[in-house]
Amino acid sequence: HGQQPSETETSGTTAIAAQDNRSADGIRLAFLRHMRRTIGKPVEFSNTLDQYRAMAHLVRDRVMDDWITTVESYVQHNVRVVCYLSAEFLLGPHLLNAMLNLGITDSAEKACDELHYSLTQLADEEPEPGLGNGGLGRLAACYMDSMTTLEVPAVGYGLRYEFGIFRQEIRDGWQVEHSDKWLEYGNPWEIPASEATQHVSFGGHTETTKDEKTGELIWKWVPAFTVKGVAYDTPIPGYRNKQVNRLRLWKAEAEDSFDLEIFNRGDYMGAVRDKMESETISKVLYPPDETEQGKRLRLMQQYFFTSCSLQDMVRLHKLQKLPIEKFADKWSVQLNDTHPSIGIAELMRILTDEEEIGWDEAWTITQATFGYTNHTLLPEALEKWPLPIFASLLPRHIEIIYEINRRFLKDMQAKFPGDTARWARMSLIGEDGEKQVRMANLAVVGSKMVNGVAKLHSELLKEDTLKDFYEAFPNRFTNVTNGVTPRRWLMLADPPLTALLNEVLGTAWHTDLYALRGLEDYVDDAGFLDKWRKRQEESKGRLGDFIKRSMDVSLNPASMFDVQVKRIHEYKRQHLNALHILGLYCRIKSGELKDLPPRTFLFGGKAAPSYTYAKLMIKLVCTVGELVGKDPQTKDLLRVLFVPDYSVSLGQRIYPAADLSEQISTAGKEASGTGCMKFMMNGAVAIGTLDGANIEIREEVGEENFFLFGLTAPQIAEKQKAGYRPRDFYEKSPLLREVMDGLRDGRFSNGDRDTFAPLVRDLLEVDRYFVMADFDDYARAQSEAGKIFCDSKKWSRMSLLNTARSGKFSSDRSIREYCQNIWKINLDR
Ligand code: 7GP
Repeated sequence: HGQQPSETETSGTTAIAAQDNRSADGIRLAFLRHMRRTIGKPVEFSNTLDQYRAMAHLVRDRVMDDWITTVESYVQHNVRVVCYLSAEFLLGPHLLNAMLNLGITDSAEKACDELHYSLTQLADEEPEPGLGNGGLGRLAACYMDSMTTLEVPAVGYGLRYEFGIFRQEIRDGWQVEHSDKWLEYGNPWEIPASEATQHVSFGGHTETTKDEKTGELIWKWVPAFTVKGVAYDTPIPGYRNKQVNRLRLWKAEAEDSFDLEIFNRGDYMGAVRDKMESETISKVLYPPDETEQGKRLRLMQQYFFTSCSLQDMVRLHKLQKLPIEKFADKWSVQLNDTHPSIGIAELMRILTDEEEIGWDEAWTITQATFGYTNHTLLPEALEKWPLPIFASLLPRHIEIIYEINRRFLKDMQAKFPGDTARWARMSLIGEDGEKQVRMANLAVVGSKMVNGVAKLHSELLKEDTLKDFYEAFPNRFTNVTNGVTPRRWLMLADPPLTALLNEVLGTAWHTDLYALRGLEDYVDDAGFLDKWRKRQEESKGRLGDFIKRSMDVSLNPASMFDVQVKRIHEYKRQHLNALHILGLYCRIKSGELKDLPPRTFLFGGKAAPSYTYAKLMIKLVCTVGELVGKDPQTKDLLRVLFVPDYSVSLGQRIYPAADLSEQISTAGKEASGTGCMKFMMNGAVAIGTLDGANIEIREEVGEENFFLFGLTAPQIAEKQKAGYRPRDFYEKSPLLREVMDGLRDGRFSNGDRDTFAPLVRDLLEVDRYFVMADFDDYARAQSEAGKIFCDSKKWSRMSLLNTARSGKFSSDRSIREYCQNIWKINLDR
């Protein structure tokens, strides 16, 4: 495989032109051409945004050339295609990533020099496509990069949200949300694919008629309305392999966007009402689903993009003249959590109602097509749809789900006779209280494989969340530990580290991250360790410059950078981190702590707009920051900063500068975590619990290079059963008492006793996430980390080993495992 150059491409002149395409001269000329023809400005009048756009277009041109050859080769070889269905793709900026993968960064830099521009300044103009909330969406983006790099034929399918994740401002310590207008100045990275337009139905009712010959019942869905799905493709280039895969995102449009008849009657708003209503479906990254309206819209989004995607596969299948019975041989559809799991019922509908295949065969095809990845153990995050909403939007699908359920429960009754409680738990329809459609149950029943995202998580799925299903289908369950792409998270994020690694290891590690093990040869080389430390200090300096520019705050690059960046959530326990800092504050004030190594605590992350508690956690961090930053006794020792609007691009600036990586979730709650991997690659040492991927990180790096603390998942489960009393821990620990009392009494908030009262009350009375129980042990591990940090040689050694042993956490390894265990794709074909 790979691409066969066509005749025209190999002929003399075009070959030279193609070569020249990637030279500094070629890039400069293409830039000037796009400035005239695409942007439409004389270059002297252009601003930085224009320059970014011209550069983006010329880079896209180069990606497109490889795209065409990739598509041709897929069609020619009739390959099996992976379709990664995800409600989120958190891509991050394209420009520098595409240049890196194409291998044209140096030429582009040279071209910019000649034009007297700065490439980084121009790249900073790119609005980030924030089409995801956090880990799940970013994982999808890393997997697209790895699939293309490993030459797995793949399509990412999702939604083209007009507004991505909100922009976060911190005002007086509180989160304020603003809408994200990422498409405001157009998007040079997407191409509308008009041939792929689909139509998706909603509502209405179903009818049955009898087939005149066979007497069989034929089902017909008479929908209330349909919406048009327009495809926008973003090319995803692989790393230096001339492969390009497609990310196809669907935009919802009205079937008839403008009704001239209504307009002519004088109802000007009425004439565009349809358009407005339909377009709402892809308007914004999933809305909070607490309200009835929010729920309905989110289900519409899910069905809309899933249906468009499956219809697109069927279209392409037929275009290639393949028999529909062979659908599962051609398409392997991975469900990124339950958001696209309605696809199981939709494929059944397409196969039985439209393609007129019998139920049993359709079910065999469907099950062979899907794989389901679960991303969370939190019960409140398992999707369940109230039956009335579901049935009114998808009347045909609810019938199909009932039929799947009828057959499935019959099997379970045969398998587990008399076990009525088990049948009720496994049913696709929940009957406790209001009837609900249980999407996780549907996903497991309709898939050939189910996987968790880290060893512990996959075990807990089998032991707990999906226990009944594991007992029914033990062979269906597997694990694929998450990974992240080293191209973006190491090479792009930290060019100086990349240069150093290239210098001592060559470049094999770019696509085989285990090659970083070669670094271990230098672990006792004092000269090299010194270089390692200096490089780390320079990284911190660069982040410091950025924070000075953007927030007007100066950081001390000699201090330990202790970083927690991720979504704000009680289970991730940013408040544990903040309470520990308050503990340090108290001990400095009392004179107990004297020669503390200076520390900079950096926080970043967004709270769901409706999640009041998480917003209070942000306020707590900011309040602590103000307290320690103002106090003359602490201000040189402790610095606490909440960096607003955490994003992929901000992550790229932050990971390389971290000394200590905070991975402090309650054991058993973080499915995997992927930030931990980005920190590790960049040489940060972790302080963490035995949770998610932390366990595997510690396994790889060695226990002596990881600051472990806290209760384990079994201990937590035990405490929960026995009746956990957070107040006992408060009473036992003098430091915790001082901190909690101070917080309650307003000692840290200028006498304000109200703001944090709900938090104090919750932690002392309920504490679902065991913050009180883990506080002392966390403080112990923190003080150990502080001591070792003072021994800079020892610390550099630990840091270097973290990078050296991070090979497992490349998403290339994850994708290889998906290919082997789930998709059955042979990579050495
Ligand atoms: C996240 C998990 O919380 C995180 O532990 C994991 O690393 C990541 O997925 C990728 O697997 N989950 C989500 O972001 C999420 O939205 C709800 O889960 C379905």
